[in-house]
Amino acid sequence: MANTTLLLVAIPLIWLLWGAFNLFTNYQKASRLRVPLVFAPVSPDNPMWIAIQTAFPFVFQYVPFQSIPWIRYCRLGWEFHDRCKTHERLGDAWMLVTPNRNWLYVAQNDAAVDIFSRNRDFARPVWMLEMLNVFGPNVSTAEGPEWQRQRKLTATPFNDQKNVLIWAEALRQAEDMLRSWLAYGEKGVPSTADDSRTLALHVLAFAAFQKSYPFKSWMNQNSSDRPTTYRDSLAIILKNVLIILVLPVKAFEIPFLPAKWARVGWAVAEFRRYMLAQLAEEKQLAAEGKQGSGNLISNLLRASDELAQSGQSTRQTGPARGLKPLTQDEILGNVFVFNFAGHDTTAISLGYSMLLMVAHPGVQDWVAEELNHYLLSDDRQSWKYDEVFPKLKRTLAVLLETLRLYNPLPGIPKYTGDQPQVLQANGRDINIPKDTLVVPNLMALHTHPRYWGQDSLTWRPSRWIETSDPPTSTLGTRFRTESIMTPPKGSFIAWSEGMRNCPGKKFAQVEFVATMATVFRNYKARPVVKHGETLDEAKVRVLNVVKNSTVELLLQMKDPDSVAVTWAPR
Ligand code: HEM
Ligand SMILES: *[C@@H]1O[C@H](CO)[C@@H](O)[C@H](O)[C@H]1NC(C)=O
Ligand SMILES: *[C@@H]1O[C@H](CO)[C@@H](O)[C@H](O)[C@H]1NC(C)=O
Ligand SMILES: CC(=O)N[C@H]1CO[C@H](CO)[C@@H](O)[C@@H]1O
Repeated sequence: MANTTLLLVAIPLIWLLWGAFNLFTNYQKASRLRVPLVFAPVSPDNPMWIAIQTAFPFVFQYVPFQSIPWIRYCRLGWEFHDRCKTHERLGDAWMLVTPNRNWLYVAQNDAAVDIFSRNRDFARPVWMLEMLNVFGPNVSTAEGPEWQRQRKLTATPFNDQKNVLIWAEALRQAEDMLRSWLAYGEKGVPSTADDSRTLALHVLAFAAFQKSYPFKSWMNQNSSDRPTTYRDSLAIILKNVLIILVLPVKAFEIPFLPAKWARVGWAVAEFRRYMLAQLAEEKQLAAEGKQGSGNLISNLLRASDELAQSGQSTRQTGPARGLKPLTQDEILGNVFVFNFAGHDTTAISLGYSMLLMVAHPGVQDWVAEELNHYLLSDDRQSWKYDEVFPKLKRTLAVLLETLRLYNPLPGIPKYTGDQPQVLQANGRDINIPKDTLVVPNLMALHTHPRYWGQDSLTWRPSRWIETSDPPTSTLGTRFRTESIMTPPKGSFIAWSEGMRNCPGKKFAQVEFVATMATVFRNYKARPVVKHGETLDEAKVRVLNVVKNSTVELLLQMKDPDSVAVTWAPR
C-alpha cells in the first residue's frame, strides 16, 4: 500500500523533473539564437496532450488560456486566437521553448518564402503525420526522394481536364443543396455547415470514383446501419478521423463494441474493400489492354505503370523516368490521403464562407453583381468551366478572404532535422540548430497590418480585387479591368508555397466558385432573427458564431448550428 502511494507520487514527480530538465536544456539552446523567447510547459505537438484536449474539451473551456502567458501557447490552435499579437509584441521571429523541441515562429514574408523554397533544409516534420498511414504510405507522409517519386506519380489526377468534371459536379450538387435549402422557407436552414460538408464529400467522391450521389440521400441515414457505399464509409471515416488515426485499426474489430464504434470499424473495412475491388477491376482492364475507367485509382495505377514502363523501355527524359511503380498499399494510402487532405479543408472553407456571407449582405450583393453580369442564362449547363471560371474573380476573392482569416490549417511546420540552418529574419542571420521546428506563422502572416493594412482583421473580400478603372465607369467596363490582387509573396500561404505546396489548390477553387455561383446568383440569404432581436443584431450574432472557433485537427466553429438561414429570391 505504502509502495503504491510512493509510486503515485514518484512517477509524476520524476516526470515533472524530467520535463523541467529538458526545458532547461532547450532554453540553453534557444538563448544562443538571440531572439525573444517564450516558454511553454508542454509541447503543442505532444500526442498525449493533444488527446487530453480533444477528449475533454469541456475541462478546458473554463481555463482562461488567453490571460495566462505561461500556458497560452500550449493550447491546440493558439495561433488562431493569437493572430499576429505575439509577433507585434516580440518581432518577426521568436522562439517557443518547450520540454520537447524548440519552435521558431517567423512572420516575415521573405523569410517564409525562403523556408518554403529550401525544402531540403526545412523538411516536413513527418512524425506529425505518420498517423495518416492507416491505409498505407502516402504522398503526404513521405519525405525526400520517396516523396518526390510519389508526388510525380500522383500528379495526374489534378490536371485541368479533371477541373471540368469537378466544375460540373459541384454545380449539380450545389443546385440540389440550394433546392433543399429553399424548402425550409422562413423556418431557416439549421445545418449550413453540415450541408457544406456533404457537398464537399460528394464532389470528392465524384472526383475519386466518378460516383454521383443525390445530395439529399445522406439525410435519411440510419445511424446504426452498416455503411454499404463508398460515400457512407468515407463520411464516417472522415467524421471520426482523429480517433481512427490515434487508435490501431484492430481496436475497432474487438467484439461487442458499442454500435457507434463498430460502425467506424465497418467503415474502415468497407472503404478498403471498395478500393481493393476497384483496383482489381482496373488491373483487369489494363491486362486486357482496355481503357481505364478514369477514376482516381485508375489514374494512380496507370500513371505509375505507364511511367515506370516508359522509363524502362525507352530511355527518355520524362519526369517520372525509371520510377518504381506505386505498390497496392501506396495506391490505397494515397487515395485516403487525397480524400482526407481534400475534404475537410474545402468543407471548412465553404461552411465559413456561407455564414460570413450571411453576416455580410453587402458582399452577397457585390458577388451577385458579378454573377449576373457573366452568367446570363439560368441554365447551368451553359456555364462552361473554361469560359466562366476565370472571370468570377469576386467569387474567388470570397474564398481567398475566408482562407486568410479562417484557414483550416493552423500552421505549416517545417523541421531542420539533423543539420543546423541559417535563416535571414529580424534583419540578420539567425543560426538555427538541428532538431528545431521552424514555422512560417500562417495566421500572423495573414493578419499582419504590414501586409494587410489597419483593417487586417476585417473580413472584406473586395480587398482582393484591384481595378484600373475610375469608379464612375459603367459596370461592364469595370468588370473587364478587375483582377485579383497579388499580395506580397509569402504573406498569403493558405495552400503553402514552393515544391511541397497543395496539389488540390485549383480543385478547391473550382469547387468553391461553382458552388457559390449556383447559390448566390439568384438568391439572398439572411439569418432567422431570434425573439426580440433585430436583423442587425442577428448579423452580429452570426459573425460571433463564426469567430467562436477552435482547432481540433483543423479549425472548426463551436456552434454553427445555432444559426438558421433563410433563402429568398433576389
Ligand atoms: C481550400 C482548400 C485547401 C487548403 C486550404 C489546402 C491546404 C494545404 C496545405 C497548406 C498543404 C501543405 C501542408 C504541409 O505542408 O504541411 C496541403 C497539402 C496537400 N493537399 Fe491541400 N488544401 C486544400 C484542398 C485540397 C484538395 C481539394 C485536395 C485534393 C483533392 C488536396 C490535397 C492535398 C495533398 C495530397 C497534399 C499533400 C501534398 C504533398 O505532401 O506533397 N488539398 N494542402
Ligand atoms: C434503424 O435501424 C434499426 C435496426 O435496423 C431499427 O430498429 C430502427 O428503427 C431504425 N431507425 C430509423 C430511424 O429508421
Ligand atoms: C462559443 O460556443 C460555445 C458552444 O456553443 C458556447 O458555450 C460559448 O458560450 C460560445 N462563446 C462565445 C464567446 O460566444
Ligand atoms: C512516415 C512515413 O514516412 N511513412 C511511410 C511513408 O512512405 C514510405 C515509403 O513509401 C514508408 O517507408 C514510410 O513508412
